[in-house]
This record gives sequence, structure tokens and C-alpha cells, in this order.
Amino acid sequence: MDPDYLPFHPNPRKPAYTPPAGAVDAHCHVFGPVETFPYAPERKYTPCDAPKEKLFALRDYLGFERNVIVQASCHGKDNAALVDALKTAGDRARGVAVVRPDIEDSELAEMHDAGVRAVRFNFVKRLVDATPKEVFLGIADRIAKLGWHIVVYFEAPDLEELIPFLTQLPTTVVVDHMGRPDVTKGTDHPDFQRFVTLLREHDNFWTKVSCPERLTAAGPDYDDVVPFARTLVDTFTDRVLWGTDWPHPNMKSHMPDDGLLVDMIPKIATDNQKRQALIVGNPERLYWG
Ligand code: 0GY
Repeated sequence: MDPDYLPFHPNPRKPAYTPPAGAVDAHCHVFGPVETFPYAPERKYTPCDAPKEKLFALRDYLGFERNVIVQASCHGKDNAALVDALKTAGDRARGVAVVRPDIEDSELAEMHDAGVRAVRFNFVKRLVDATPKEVFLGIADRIAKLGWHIVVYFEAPDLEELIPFLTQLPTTVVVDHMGRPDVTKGTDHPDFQRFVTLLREHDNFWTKVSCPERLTAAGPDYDDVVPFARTLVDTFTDRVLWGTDWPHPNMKSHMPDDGLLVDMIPKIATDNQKRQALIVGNPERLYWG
């Protein structure tokens, strides 16, 4: 089965920046291998296999201790590859699953034992068919009882329409990739300011300052994305997470060097206290607390 985008970087550089003890890559994926964990028939793209062994080797190489592994749309609602990776990693990983509304309590309990602590609601139209809001609200009520939270993925132009729904959610809500701003418009643009206001007015909202490689217009070293990430880290220091997004599904323009991504951390979190919160304290509280 041929992947329909680029393979992940074969030999990322060793980052100059050394993460502190306990550092967490809070957004990454495992894909396949397809013979063991087939891709979902309803998927919108076919990824490159990105098995757990490669993820854990990259974690060690980049100087991280832990991962938060996020179920991506190419595996649909079959979380087998995710759960398998979590069981292998033990206390060194936590997971974010995508679940069916009729999932059994026993399945949720098994996922919890493996390390799942959140569900993901995906609103990106090129990645998934739409799910009715009532279905998401039903799932939200069930997982809230387990102490889990919700990760949401949408693009900036869709935020305005989503706010009434998002602000009903009963848990912590983590927004992937800074709500995907159009970085050519600048941090003052109403779309990004709407996102900042959402976080300011609702202290259950967090965000991942991740994916410069998707958001950039300039390309590596992604300096055009830094002001967005830095604004969020400066303003909401205790509610930000960082992740590589390895193996970078759907990246067609170029494949990022994961070492370069790690070297962005000091640019977006400009002192030790902010870096400690971003890559140790915040993920620790949310996923290991
Ligand atoms: C990401 C981003 C993407 C893919 C998915 O679930 C997914 O397939 O999240 C994307 O294509 O923007 O966070 O991995």
C-alpha cells in the first residue's frame, strides 16, 4: 500500500537544545505496521508505517522521556495500534483516543488502564466526515466521568461557528496546533485574536504550540510561526503543550527535521520557567496527574 505523502525524516539532526528531565512530546502518532494494525477503510489518506519502535527511538534521540500519542484519522476509531504502543511504553506514554459513541464501558476501562486520558474530536473537513455535535456531547459526558479530557482539531476559519459547542464541553479542552492560524495574517488578525479570547475567557481551554511545519508560509526554520506560539506561551504559560507531530501525516511540501523542531522550543518559550511548564509541568499535570 503506497503512502500518499512524504516519508518522515530519515536522520534528523541532534538538537542543540537539551530538554529538561521528564520532558514530554505531547503530540505524536503511531501508524501501523499495516500488516498488524491495518488502516481504516474510511481514511482520507494512507500514511507511511510509523511503528512504536521508531517513535520510542526518536523520543530518546531527541532527549525526551515521555510521549502523548494521539490517534490520527488514518486509524479511524480502531485504537489498537495506539493501545499496543501505550502498553509497551508503560508509564512513559499516555494516549488520546478516537472512540465510537457506542463504545462499551469495559473498552474505556481497558484503554484507561493502558494510559488513555483523552478523546479527540476532529473537525478538519479534509480528514474526517462530519460527526453530529450530539454524538460528541454524548461521548464527552461519558469520558468526563473517567477524568479524561477532550482534544479538538479544527482550522481557524471554523472556530467562530464552533465556539458555542466547544464552550459546552464539560472537561479541559486542548486545541491542536494553536487552532491552525493563517500566519501570513499576523497575530493581530481577528481569527487569531478570537482564539486568544477563547483561552482568556475560558480557563478550561489549553493549546498545543505545535506544527510550525504545517502553518509556515516561509518554510524552515519556521520563524514566521514563532510569534504565534510565543504569544500563547507568554499569555497562557500554564495551559500550553508542545509536540513534534511525528511522523507528520499529510506533509506534502517538505518533511520537517525533528531536531530543528526541538530547537524551536527556546524561541517560543523564552526562559527556563516557561520551558519547564511547556514540556514538563503542564503535560505532567494533564496526563500523569
Ligand atoms: C496531525 C495533523 C493532521 C492529521 C491528523 O488525525 C489526523 O489524521 O491529525 C493533519 O493532516 O493536519 O495533528 O497529525
